[in-house]
Amino acid sequence: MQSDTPQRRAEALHRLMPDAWTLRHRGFAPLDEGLREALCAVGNGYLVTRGAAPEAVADGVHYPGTYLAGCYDRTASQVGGRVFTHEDLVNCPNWLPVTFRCADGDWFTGPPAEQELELDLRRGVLTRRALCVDGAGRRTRLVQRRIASQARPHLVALETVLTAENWSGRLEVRSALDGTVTNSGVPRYAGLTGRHLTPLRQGLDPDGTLWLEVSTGAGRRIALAARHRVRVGGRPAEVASAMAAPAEAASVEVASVEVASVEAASAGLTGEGLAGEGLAATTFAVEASAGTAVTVDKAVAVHTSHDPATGDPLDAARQLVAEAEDFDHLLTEHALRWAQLWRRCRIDADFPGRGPLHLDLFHLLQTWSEHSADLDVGVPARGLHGEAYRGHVFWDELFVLRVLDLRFPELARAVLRYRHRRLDAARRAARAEGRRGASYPWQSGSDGREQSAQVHLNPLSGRWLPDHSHLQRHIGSAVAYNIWQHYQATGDLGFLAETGAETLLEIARYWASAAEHVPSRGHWSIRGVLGPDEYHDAYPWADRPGLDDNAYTNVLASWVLARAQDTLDLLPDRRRGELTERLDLDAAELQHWQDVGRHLHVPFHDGVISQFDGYEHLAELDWATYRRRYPDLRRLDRILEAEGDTVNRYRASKQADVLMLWYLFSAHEVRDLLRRLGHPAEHELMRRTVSHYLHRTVHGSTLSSVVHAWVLTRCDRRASWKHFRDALTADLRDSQRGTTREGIHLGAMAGAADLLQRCYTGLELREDALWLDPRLPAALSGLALDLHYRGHWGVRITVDRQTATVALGTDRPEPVTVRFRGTAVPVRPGESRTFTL
Ligand code: IFM
Repeated sequence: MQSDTPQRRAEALHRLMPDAWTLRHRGFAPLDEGLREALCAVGNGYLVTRGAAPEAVADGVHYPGTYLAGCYDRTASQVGGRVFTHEDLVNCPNWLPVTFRCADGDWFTGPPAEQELELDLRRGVLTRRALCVDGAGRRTRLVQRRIASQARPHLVALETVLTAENWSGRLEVRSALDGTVTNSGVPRYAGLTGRHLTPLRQGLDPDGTLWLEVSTGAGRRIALAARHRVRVGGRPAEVASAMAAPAEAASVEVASVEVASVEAASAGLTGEGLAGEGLAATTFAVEASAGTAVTVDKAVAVHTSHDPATGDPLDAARQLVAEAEDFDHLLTEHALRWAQLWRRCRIDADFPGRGPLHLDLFHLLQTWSEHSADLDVGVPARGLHGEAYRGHVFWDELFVLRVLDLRFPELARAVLRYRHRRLDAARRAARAEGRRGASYPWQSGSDGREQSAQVHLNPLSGRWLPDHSHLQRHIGSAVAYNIWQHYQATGDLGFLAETGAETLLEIARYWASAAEHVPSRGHWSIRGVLGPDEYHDAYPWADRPGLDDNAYTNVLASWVLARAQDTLDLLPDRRRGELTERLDLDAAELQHWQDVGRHLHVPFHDGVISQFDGYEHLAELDWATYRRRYPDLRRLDRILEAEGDTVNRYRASKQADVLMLWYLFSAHEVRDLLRRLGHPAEHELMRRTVSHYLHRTVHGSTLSSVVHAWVLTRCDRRASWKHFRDALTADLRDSQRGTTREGIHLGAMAGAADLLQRCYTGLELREDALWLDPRLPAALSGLALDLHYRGHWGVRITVDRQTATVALGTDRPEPVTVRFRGTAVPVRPGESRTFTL
């Protein structure tokens, strides 16, 4: 999508999203294929399948990929003579393959002569309409619809309708389950091990069920079972019967099913005579006649040996697929679930970006759903849509949970439980650092061990460089923040007492033990860390990685230490007693936490908060020259490294760092936090600090736009709106140039929706109240939200330029306290209160 002028942007958006619920791609554009595949992925929280063409194999243009939540495999790779071990989110067997040929023509391998892809966001269906013309000029219309069922998460389905246009004769359709796929979706990782699947067995049952079983290196068995139903001219055709009565327009010969059971990966779906393991295929033949539709309805069940309540995965897959009704039936129940999901996610906003808003929420709901909740998995930063960052979990749930807390609190809890289950791993990591408490890994996968890369490739210089991003210890504070916010949104003391408090206390303990006392300066320091701005990973003059007193890290640590005491105060006496006993936490240690929390160092320079201690010694980049030389500075770190320089020397940031403070907290709260740390923080501090960093930030992460949109609401609503639009359409426009094809940016997608939900309504959840302070940008005339708050399923918030209204359903007896401009007003069940702005 071009982004030159607002007019062009609007036209491009309209082409892609002709209405608020449809994403449409016309024609075939090899360079955009990967992007389209990511945007057109269908999923249900258990798995996601990219929108690749069913006849395609990974060939540099197409990249079929299916990813199962939490299905990681650990392998070793050699880079520059050193061996590194990593976990990858495994590219699981491809269930899509379907192709055809006319008479004795060639198998169709694409691209079609004409094509249109349409993603129906309301119902979660991807439809492909195409015209295929073979070497002999035979024209065949193709319509394919696919879903990943939100009703039955282990079921996916692809319906293919073929209509001969100008020919009649034998039509063969081949369908397969391909377990020979590898992880090869990210060119930068080409030097790393990509093979994770070992074929175990495959076959075709007498009832026509085609099946395949593979195993990951970690021993997880993955089984797929497919059933096919063929209809000619709308009439069911008996597979395996030798000859059916000719239909009106088509004489039907449904062939005996021929099993081309095993073919090598390189042959894809259409190779002849090649044998290998891991690819099960079956071929149907019918007599087609011009104008008569031949339908192949393929349903596939996917199970693994790690699924809850599942014995043998192949048995489970066979059983499930045997029960699978026709595509239309599966679609009906699937669409019903989507309708329910959309009701829970309602954000009514009258602005031209409703399409992208729905697209963003759609991908969130496909990545994280009730079907993920019991799997003990984390929220992968790039969705289940590709292999970027190897499918790892970062701090991005900080942005995702703000939506889940207020829409699907039970799904938010599942994210927090994933962290709690890995508390022991975090404790181990803290001990390995020589500290106490819990140190959460910057990148996490299956078991909570650190998964950050130790080296990364700069494609501009071709050099592999050391990667110090694991020093982003601030992720622990994000986990603590999420626990606290979840409590504020739900009032769920049970959850806080059972799991949340223990995690939060251990994170607080970590900060207290990580801080070093500096008697000469009378404060405490946290050294050797990275802030959210990943560009700076060391002082240019130092020989060790890490920076001291990253302001964001320290203020958050101070906040966590304060919330630890609040959390203890909230707990029922007996539970507080149990926890303090179990954690061996006494009054002296708690006092120490308070001391540290009040004296962590926050550096300042030139009247603004410094990103870290010593920031003022960095040089100013010659921005004008660099902007002239490079139209896109988002990967300034790579540009400078390729020039033999380092971004560490400059006051240049990849993404919001200090400004994160005003993203997570209201101006009032930031003021209190800074005052608690001994800094008189007047109102202008925010304005100055925002201006300082805004001009030195290149937004090399999509998260940056979310944060800037938020922060700028308080001082420049026009600019805020621009950043909001950037965040909202980041993947649609592939704003990070070529990265969306490797996976969506889930944090930005959720964060953009949350800007409408909380930022422009000024909605805050704190001190047991719902605070409102709307700040609508000019482009937005109003907003209406249905929220889940503190056990109330129906809290409706409506905001326009003059008023803000809160209306409460009747499903709970307790009132909700609404705070508006200094007054606290109880809204009772069934009541509606309007506040004049
Ligand atoms: O977590 C982010 C980080 O803040 C910026 N780089 C990408 C990560 C994954 O989205």
